[in-house]
Amino acid sequence: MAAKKELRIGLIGTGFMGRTHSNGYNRVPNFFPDLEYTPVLKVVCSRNAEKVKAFAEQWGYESTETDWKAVIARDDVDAIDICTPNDSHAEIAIAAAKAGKMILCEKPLARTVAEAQEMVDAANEAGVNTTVWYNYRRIPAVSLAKQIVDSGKLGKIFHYRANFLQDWTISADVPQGGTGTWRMDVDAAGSGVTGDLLAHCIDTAMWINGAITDVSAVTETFVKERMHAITGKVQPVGIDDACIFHCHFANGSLGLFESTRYARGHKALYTFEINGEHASIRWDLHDLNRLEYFDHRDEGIVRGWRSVHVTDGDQPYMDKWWVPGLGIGYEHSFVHQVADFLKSLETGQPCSPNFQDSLETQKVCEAVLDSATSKSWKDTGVESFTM
Ligand code: SOE
Repeated sequence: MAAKKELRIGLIGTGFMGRTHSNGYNRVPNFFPDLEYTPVLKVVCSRNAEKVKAFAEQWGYESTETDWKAVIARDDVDAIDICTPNDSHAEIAIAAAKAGKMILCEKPLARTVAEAQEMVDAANEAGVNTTVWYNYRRIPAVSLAKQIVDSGKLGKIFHYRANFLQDWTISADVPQGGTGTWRMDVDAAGSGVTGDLLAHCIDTAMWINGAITDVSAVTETFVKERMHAITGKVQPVGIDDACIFHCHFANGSLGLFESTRYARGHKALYTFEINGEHASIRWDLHDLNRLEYFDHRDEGIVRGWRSVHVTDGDQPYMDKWWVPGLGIGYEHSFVHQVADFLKSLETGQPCSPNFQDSLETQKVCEAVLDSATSKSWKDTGVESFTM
């Protein structure tokens, strides 16, 4: 077998996402042996020297750094993987692009459209490959939903409905800012559920159903003040705890989206449903190997919702795993993203969503927040979304 080409990774950030990405890099060679490229875990970076050493040992990184600029300066790194809080994505990505590094950036791309645009410009100017980890696209049942819609089986699409429900911030004692709770701090995160959770729903929705053209939204911040974990001060909360919006898609369908961190009992309930002229599909993250499908053209006496167990070799990604009937999990979506990024280096095609695609998602998020503040409909400025 020909020697593999190496993609030498410099990972910045060792939180939850640092772990999901590292697992992706580690699993790919076992399950995607035909790829020309293989990831090499060159260096991991975090401010705490002791913790970053332990992370490197646990996940198999060759070395550590405590300053992200040192990672970008290294000649033995080809790609920078950004797993830090949202307020540092732009600075790190722009520096990485200037140094000619490829960039794999955790979602959302940035806090604002302005930041995201600068990142796109820097990446385009440098001509470097990029991708953003909107991982849910790469769950086989979600990829299959796209294939089914693209095949025309649903006919004209009328409705796209999505939810992302959690309940981890109901207590007023949850702080804002700091490790683990930076998502609660508007300066670090940019927004609340809109950028953190609805961004996933918007990415999947536009990938499957095309551009969202205009939006009307309402947001709420249920707990108005929280202690800041770094300053110790009780400060106003600037993020949206909940957001509901409706919208038009360019294809004429209507969208309805809801996200909250106040839905008691729901930990990460991401669901979507699409209703077309002939058929409907729906998906639920808590039962991620299944895609529900209803086809009105079925013979009347057996017509009904089918529950398709997406574990067969002819369904997306599933030929790479076990045998038909055996399911996979959340972590595999990250393995698939690594595999697709490596494949994109072979084919020269972008690994969607790249920075440009994710800028479009950012535009929808910003229009949603603007609409809620101004209590009016807002155009997103997204004209087409074909990735
Ligand atoms: C928030 O709790 C979070 O971890 C998001 O940041 C992730 O993007 C989402 O996939 C799961 O929930």
